[in-house]
Amino acid sequence: MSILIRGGTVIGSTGPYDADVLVDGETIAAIFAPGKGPEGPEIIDATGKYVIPGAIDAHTHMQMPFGGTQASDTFDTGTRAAAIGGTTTIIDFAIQRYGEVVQDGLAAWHAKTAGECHIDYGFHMILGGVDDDALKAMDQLVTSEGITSFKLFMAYPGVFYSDDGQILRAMQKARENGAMIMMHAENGPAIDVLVKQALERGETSPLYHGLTRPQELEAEATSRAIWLAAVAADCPLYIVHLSASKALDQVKAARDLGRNVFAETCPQYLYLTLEDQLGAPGFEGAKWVCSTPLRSGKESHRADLWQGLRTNDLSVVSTDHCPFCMKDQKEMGIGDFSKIPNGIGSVEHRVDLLYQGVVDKKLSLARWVETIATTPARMFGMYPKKGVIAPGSDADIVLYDPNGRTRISVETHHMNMDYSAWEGWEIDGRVDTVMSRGEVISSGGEYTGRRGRGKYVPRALSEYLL
Ligand code: DUC
Ligand code: ZN
Ligand code: ZN
Repeated sequence: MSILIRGGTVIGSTGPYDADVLVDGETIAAIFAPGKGPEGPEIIDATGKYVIPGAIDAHTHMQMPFGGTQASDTFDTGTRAAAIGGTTTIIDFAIQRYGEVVQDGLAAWHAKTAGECHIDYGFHMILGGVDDDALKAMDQLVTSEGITSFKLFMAYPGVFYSDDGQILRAMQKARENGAMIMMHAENGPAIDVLVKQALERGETSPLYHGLTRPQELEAEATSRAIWLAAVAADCPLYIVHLSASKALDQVKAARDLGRNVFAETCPQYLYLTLEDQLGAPGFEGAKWVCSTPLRSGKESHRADLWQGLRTNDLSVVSTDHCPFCMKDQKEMGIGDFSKIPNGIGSVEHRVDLLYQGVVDKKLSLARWVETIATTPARMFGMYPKKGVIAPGSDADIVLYDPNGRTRISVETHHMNMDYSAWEGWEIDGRVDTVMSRGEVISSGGEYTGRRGRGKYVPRALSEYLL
């Protein structure tokens, strides 16, 4: 079936232009000058709307077992919420824990997703135990499974933590096979000391989650990861959920040297603060316990991160969507912040939250689309199938209404969370229509997609590597 999206303004990486987009089946067939498209196809009127590629969230944790519980969105609920918010592809993290076979971890994630997802999805692989077998498995995943990125943790000793020797070995392997190493860059052993000391002093509230993870320990780990990657012959390195100015300085310095170093940030670090959210009265701050933590609003973190997005020192905005309910989940940490499961859920809101950056004149329209769709596709080997409005690409298309308005609330969101980290936020724009591989799955607030229609996307190597 053919559909002509008529009268809209396409946002490409060179900027906005008026055009009509012809969709045939699951892909984009052609782009026409306004009014020059064929007669015959079904028409979607996009007058006054932006036509953007379906957004890609390159960092989610649906139903992830973590912190003694499990992230509250399943692949069903989480991908449906993502779709409604304009995200048409996620890359979730499959997990190998210490002592487990990597391929078994991957098979478990394929089993969790089979028949569940509303939108397309790929996987990164978390390596919780780097050993000879895991290193061999990295090659197999790259060559045969479409998994070309591996996450390591410098934090969470005893859970996902890798020591520097393990990190170096994985980086050397990645340099050989072209994969990307994604790094959770926080100095976990040092954080554990600060956490123990705080609890001994009776400092138990959620605010101390942030105060025991100071930005210096993110900057130190970021710098160490960058230099370990240099020793591994400039292995491709992507710092996840970068939250703070000093860590950003490390990334900038590496990029100024021409290194294969990239970073993402997340909406929570662009807007929320240690004082206002983590420091909320009583146990409220638990809603915003995530790692890396929210940073002080008295320092320049948020302004620096917005600038980093403009200058491409930060290439991508992902959510690190890892939701937990307050009831029974976050509440596990009443009286001990270290027992609060770490994570925030925003998969439904990233497109809107970043559009607010356009309204606030912090990002251009083109950069908005780059950071939420095009660069994630190129960074993680899905381009030009995903991330661009171009002939031959999947017809993953969002019509965005700049004259619409979005009010975020637990009353109206679709994520499986009993609170919203963005309660009461108002955005000057609105996701109007969402198309995934040629099928309209959400329009005017009505969801018409279905569970199980999403397909696994095997990924190629990153485009950005030299
Ligand atoms: N950080 C979080 O906040 N949640 C999931 C894992 C992580 O690194
Ligand atoms: Zn992480
Ligand atoms: Zn994460």
